[in-house]
Amino acid sequence: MEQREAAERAGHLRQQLDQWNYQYYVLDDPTVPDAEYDRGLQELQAIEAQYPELIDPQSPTQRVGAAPLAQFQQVTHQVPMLSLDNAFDARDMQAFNRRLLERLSLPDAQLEFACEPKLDGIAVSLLYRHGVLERGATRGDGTTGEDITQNVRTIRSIPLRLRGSGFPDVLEVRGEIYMPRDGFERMNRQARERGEKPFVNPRNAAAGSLRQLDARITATRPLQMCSYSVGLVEGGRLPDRHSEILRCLAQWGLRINAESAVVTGIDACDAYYQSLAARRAGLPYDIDGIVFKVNALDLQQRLGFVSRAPRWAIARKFPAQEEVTRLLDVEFQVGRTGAITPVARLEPVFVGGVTVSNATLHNADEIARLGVQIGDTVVVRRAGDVIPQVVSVLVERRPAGATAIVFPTRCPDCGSPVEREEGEAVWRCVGGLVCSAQRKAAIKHYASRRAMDVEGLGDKLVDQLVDEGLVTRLSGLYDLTLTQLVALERMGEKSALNLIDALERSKTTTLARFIFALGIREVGETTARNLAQAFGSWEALLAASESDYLAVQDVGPVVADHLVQFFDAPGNLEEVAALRRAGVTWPDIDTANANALPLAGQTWVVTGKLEALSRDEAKALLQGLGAKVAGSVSAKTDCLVAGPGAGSKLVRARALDVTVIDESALLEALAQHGVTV
Ligand code: JCF
Repeated sequence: MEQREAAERAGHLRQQLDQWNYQYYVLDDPTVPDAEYDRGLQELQAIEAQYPELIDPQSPTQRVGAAPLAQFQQVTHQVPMLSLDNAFDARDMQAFNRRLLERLSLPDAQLEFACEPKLDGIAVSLLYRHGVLERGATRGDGTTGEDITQNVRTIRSIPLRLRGSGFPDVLEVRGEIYMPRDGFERMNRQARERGEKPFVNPRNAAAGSLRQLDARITATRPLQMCSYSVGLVEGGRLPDRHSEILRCLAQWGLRINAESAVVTGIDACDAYYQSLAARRAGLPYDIDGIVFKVNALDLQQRLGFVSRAPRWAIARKFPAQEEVTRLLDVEFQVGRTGAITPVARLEPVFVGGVTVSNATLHNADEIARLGVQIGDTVVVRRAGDVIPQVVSVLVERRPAGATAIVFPTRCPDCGSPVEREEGEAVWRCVGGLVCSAQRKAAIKHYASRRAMDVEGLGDKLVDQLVDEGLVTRLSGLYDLTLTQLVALERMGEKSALNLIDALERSKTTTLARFIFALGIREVGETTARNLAQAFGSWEALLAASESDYLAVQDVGPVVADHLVQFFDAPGNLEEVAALRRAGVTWPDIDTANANALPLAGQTWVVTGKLEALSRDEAKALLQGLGAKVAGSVSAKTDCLVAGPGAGSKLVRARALDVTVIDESALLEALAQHGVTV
């Protein structure tokens, strides 16, 4: 390629890649497969390698991280970066409102507030000059921070160049850099598997990732940026309401929080707080409160500041996600696959909105790394739907009588030896189905709601059935008699009848549920569904080779290996045969005609509260008809099912002109395709 042609092609590729990047990282709405993006990036890299003079510092190839620094330079924030006052309850919020109204001499006003979740990350400043990212800095003490330009340039949701037009010549954007929970969990899982030190929480992980002198390390970390205000502005004007400024930032390609809203009056602030508190555990990131700001900038100006916080804003905090308590004892639980998990018994403590008395210690390596002993004072963390964990030890508070935690060398349930595979952190009981703990766990999993859904067969009852010797294998469930059940402690005739009935009903299932119910290692619901879709029948799944498994979506070498091992063990196939003899059955899937399903090729989203069926049931039924069910609304969504309480998804669907239907319309649509609820 000649240089002129190469320059033209590079320009085109950059524009294309910037657009895809923006859709993926800022709008959370990918438009092309990753492979397509990678091809474009590789082509651009090749051109830049051939013609280094064509390299542009704003090129999407320049996000891999620059050479390590010796140290960070200090920067001075011309407009100080403020902190926020805190409120801890509704009374503090009422007091905040009274102070505002009094200062403004507007005794009866209902002020407009801009509200948004307060992300638990690192506050940063991004300086754009003529739309080009010039400098990124930490907040530091509010006046002096550190220059982390090289690091912020690796974060894909931070534009290297602003989009559109109309931005001021100098624009300082402020926001929070954070690590979403899934990225944090993934990083920590990998760290634990490698025997490395995990991060204590997403905030520390974000801070540690940003503080790297080697930006190539930062580039590998799943960091996100969310903008919440502006600092220095020169050579241009911004709107006179905070919410409008955020809208401008979004237009210029910056990420803003999807939950941000404007409400009127302090009572509406309370409603906003309550609704986010209810959804806190389900958000993809940690938040420690809600920020409320007086929306009108002229009022902000009149209110001014006290020391280092604005009078016009407040952060109402949520209950802490980390608390201090005492480790009373450690028990060792045996899981479905024999994995032995140390579980901390704690002095009960209120954390993340619930009382916690147990937390996981993960494995022997983690106990060693934490250096924790029984009697220690520990920090417990509970965030989102993740099980509570012990994240650190306050060694200086160790009492005299503290004792070491001894990891068992034999299974606490069946006494079989425990073994650890090379390179694995987990010790496992080798007892297999000899081990009643493993049997119990396998049966609990089989009966669980998302597997065979045997209603009324709870954990306690499974323990009882196995302890009494009534059930020794999965298929044994279907041999249970009314007489046996009624003879159990705490079991009435009505419940026994209901259980027999539920067991009978569970026999009619789907191939995907059945595969999931078997509890094959690493085969979760999604993998089970993909396997069922790909092979269509049990026989085809069984006849497949390792390379056939590898061809299935989401199946990697580890899962393929577990599948082969599962099918190679004769006991497993015998068990499946016994289950089928007992009457377990499912319709095979016509894989050749999978595309002929009525909703094939369509993407649906379900949100809000449904009455006749749960959201999970609605999703499963839609998937059964061939639809893809997504978690967020995009321009490619075909239909949003919105029940009462629908929030940002509904707003987004309306904005994108996506079809929105309610539950009764969903039921009608399902009925049209022969599905009645
Ligand atoms: O999300 C946050 N952590 C956050 C911090 C959001 C905001 O709107 C903030 C903030 C710190 C200061 N606003 C100010 C003025």
